[in-house]
Amino acid sequence: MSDNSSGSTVQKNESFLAKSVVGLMFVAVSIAALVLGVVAVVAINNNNGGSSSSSSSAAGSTTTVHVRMTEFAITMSPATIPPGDVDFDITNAGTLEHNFAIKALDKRTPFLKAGETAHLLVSGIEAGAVAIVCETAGHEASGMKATLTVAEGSSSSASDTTMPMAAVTWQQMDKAMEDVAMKFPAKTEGVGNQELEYTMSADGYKEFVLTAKIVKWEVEPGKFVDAWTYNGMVPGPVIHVNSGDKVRIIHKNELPESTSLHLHGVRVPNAMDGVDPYTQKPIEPGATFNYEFVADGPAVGMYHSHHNAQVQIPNGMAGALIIDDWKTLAMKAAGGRTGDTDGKAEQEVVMVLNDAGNIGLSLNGKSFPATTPYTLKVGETMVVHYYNEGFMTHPMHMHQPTGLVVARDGNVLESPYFADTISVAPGERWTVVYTAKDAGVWAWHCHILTHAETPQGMRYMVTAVIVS
Ligand SMILES: [Cu+2]
Repeated sequence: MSDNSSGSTVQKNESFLAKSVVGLMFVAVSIAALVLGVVAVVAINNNNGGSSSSSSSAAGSTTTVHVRMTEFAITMSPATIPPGDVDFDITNAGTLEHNFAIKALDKRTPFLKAGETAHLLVSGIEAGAVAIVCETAGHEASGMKATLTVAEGSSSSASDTTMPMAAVTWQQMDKAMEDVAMKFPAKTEGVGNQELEYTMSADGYKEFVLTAKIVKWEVEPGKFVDAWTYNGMVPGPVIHVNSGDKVRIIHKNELPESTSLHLHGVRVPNAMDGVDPYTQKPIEPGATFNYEFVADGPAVGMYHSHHNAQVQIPNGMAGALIIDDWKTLAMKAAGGRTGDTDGKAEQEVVMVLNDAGNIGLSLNGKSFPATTPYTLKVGETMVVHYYNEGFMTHPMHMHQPTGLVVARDGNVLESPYFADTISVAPGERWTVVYTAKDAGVWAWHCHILTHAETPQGMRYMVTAVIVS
């Protein structure tokens, strides 16, 4: 019986949480709608002439294919067409520059900025598979490739319909959004950022073993990708040491290609900088390399691959290397300005941002609703280290509490400042002190709205702080 009652309590909390999140979501949706409207107004049509402005096929032999480009996917509707003339109606619905290229036919659009549209007319496409890519460096490898199937006898009659989303009613949209919000926090396999244990070597080093290997990683419920990991988790395990410690990172490579390990924002001898071929040879598959240094803190460092890094890092090969006690350092820097009741930070949170590769848009290797919520009581404090291991700047916004920014890249600021939206550029680390003031479920997300939402509801870089 006590089991039952505790079960229903849990149920209640979950639905409270879900309900509050849904409430917040509607606010976010209105903002998204507003932004989308603006994007539509400023959209530039890159038509070369005015003749193709009508999307209906004039002679009946032109098929219109609607193309949507985002980070990092190309979707087409329809994806199967009959041979003949094709009018590609292309929208860059992402936040980076993309183009649409059919390399085999030497046909391509200019690079389109976020929100821009273009038409590409290709005449006489023959039966077969047509490979389409984005030619921005690294985007094809990150997933921006698609295949258009051209087949005799396939109908083009369905091709003049608008994007599938137009068929969705507002009631269906609300339902889809509620469904996904109710799943938060959804259970998935695997947790990143676990503290890495060390062993003390005979020669007085704290030894940490980091093994690079590919594992199946569940980014969101049911979506498994081949993640490139350290010790099988995304982000890699947290390495925490103190100034003066002799540190040895034993790095084993079980990948199908070479790698190397860069200790970013951490003072090391040049030979330990991990930049092959300058400071060492690449660590080949099956090989091991020991990185040794004396910890010189304080530091909010990160470790990540420095070999084929534009693939290895976004696919998961990055983690935090923290020197000294940042709960204490951050509270000292905050100087009592956040309203904390006991002068101590209750939590230290590593928040790794990513937007590319197999992992994609994510917080600590997970996409909403599989992201982790954080809990605080009023008066309690959380020290957050934002890490950006992706390709884009992410303005991280916590609805409440407002953060006091106390350090940049592990350097304590002389004048900490309050901010509710903190832009974290690739490679940066920002340390922020948050003290809870008002109870509730407070959304915490990237404010590039396509990094936080889809027409089917919240996704990607979204989580929440639950204050009681
Ligand atoms: Cu973002």
